Amino acid sequence: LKLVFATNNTHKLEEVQAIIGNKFNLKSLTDIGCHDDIPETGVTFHENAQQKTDYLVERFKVNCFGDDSGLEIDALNGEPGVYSARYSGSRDMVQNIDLVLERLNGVESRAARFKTVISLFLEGKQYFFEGAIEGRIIEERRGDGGFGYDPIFIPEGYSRTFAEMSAAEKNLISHRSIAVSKMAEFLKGY
Ligand code: ITT
Repeated sequence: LKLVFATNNTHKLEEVQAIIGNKFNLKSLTDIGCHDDIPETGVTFHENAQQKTDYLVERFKVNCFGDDSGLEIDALNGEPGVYSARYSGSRDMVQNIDLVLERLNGVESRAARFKTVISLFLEGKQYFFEGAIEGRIIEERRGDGGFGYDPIFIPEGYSRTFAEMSAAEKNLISHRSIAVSKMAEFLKGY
């Protein structure tokens, strides 16, 4: 089964491929010759995920899935949320993390969660799969693995950040792996 993953983020592609295994033939946007920056203008993860699959279905008529993920911080009323990739106004994660740490400076309640929503479009039908992992934001960066906000996020029940874990270890518990596993489970029975 050929499935297009609507992403340009190679970290995510690798993570998802590792979770799904070789059973599914995953193609990236580049693989299908799509070099567009698919618009993400929704105000929810669901809307953004569906915009990605709608775009591909309309133009390429392919079976596909797309995800939208982000970090929700309680003390910041759920920010950066759908704006996680560009919280500071740029995609520069040094600036984005600096902004989070600055806004949480002196704030004691640091609960946060990563969320993923996947939109799957398969043979004419739309499906959604969700995943979340609770944790907290620490005061300074630790570790150099992973990507995005990984250096400042410690999942509940752990003492290391996502960036201090191996990819395999993060993949076992991450928001994305929870959502992807649900989709993989669904695809198995398809
Ligand atoms: P695509 O839209 O091309 O898929 P993206 O980088 O925009 O790539 P998302 O919309 O899924 O990816 O995620 C938005 C941002 O949320 C992402 O750029 C990271 O900063 C952050 N993020 C998502 N998943 C993360 C993870 O597992 N670890 C750390 N940060 C993450």
